[in-house]
Amino acid sequence: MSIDILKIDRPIWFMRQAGRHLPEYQKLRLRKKSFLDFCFDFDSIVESSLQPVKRYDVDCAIVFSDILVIPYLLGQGVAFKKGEGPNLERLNFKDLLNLEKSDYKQNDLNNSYRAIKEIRSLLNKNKSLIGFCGAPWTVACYMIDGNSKGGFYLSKESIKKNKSYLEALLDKIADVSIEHLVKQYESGCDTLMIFESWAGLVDSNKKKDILYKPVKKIIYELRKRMIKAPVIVFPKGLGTGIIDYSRNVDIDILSIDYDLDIKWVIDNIREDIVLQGNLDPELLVKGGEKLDQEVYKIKNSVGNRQHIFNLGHGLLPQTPVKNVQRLIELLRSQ
Ligand code: 1CP
Repeated sequence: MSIDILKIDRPIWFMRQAGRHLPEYQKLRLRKKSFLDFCFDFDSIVESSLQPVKRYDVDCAIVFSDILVIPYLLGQGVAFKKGEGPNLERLNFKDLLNLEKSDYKQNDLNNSYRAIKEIRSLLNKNKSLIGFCGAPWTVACYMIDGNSKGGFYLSKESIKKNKSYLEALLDKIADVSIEHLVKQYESGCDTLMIFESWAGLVDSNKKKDILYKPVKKIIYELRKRMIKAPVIVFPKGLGTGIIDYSRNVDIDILSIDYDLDIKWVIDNIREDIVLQGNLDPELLVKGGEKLDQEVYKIKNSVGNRQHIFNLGHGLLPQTPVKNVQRLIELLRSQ
């Protein structure tokens, strides 16, 4: 049996550690023309997921994939243009809501699940393997707006004008995400993570229906199926609203963004919730003394509280490898 992230002493890993900044990833990426082909290719998944572990000896691997494989499974065309980010086909709400389970392109993820088995067998058993999905609202933002260029204007409008359709869509995404997380767990992931990158776009009086309910459903279903893997949730951009979020959603590990003050979080979030984060990824790009100061601040603030060292958002593509190496040395030398 391998261990989950909560059983590792002072774990270190980085959101978006696979892909993006690593030169060995850039080289590997050239083997496939489209990003989705890469995401569905067995060898590419195994190798890219293990690259950060090989290079940095971090305590966790995260499965190489993307949150936008869910719209793809639901039949919505997804394209990634270089330097432009994702572009999704226009969404047909009604067709999508009528889809049956047998219509999902679930088989395209079989390589991903096979790759998880392989990664688990190659990964040291003292390291954790994280499976993930996007939270339904964040995935819906891409499905409705098609891209992130307009600040998800249409998605925000749909909360006001089309709320019942939106909620049906969120429920559909939640159902597919549950199956996806269960499969990742059964294939060998010991820890599961839900990325809610666009939590900050939802008004306070709508959070219960748009943010909490779909994520609660996912976690409830996992527990109902006796999946005890710790669940990490990253609700980005909530500010002090993180307190209400943590009171409503049954989280094991709360990943906190870089806008929050870690001392304030420690004073305000229940002690039974483990914290992850919140180093500003820009500081890791710049390196130097400011980075050291912030790392000391996080470590001192955390004290004896269980904490997973990570960033407050994804590692940036321009992050120098040597800064990541130095950060890890600094953390391990304490
Ligand atoms: O290390 C890893 O985490 C690799 C696996 C991974 C994960 C967990 C990728 C690979 N993407 C994600 C999550 C993801 N994808 C999120 C949630 C986390 C976050 O906020 O960063 C989001 C919002 C996406 C959507 C997405 N996919 C974007 C953002 C677009 C935008 O402007 O809104 C982009 C550019 C992608 C493509 C993508 N996904 C992953 C990679 C390596 C790439 C290629 C380009 C890149 O490196 O950014």
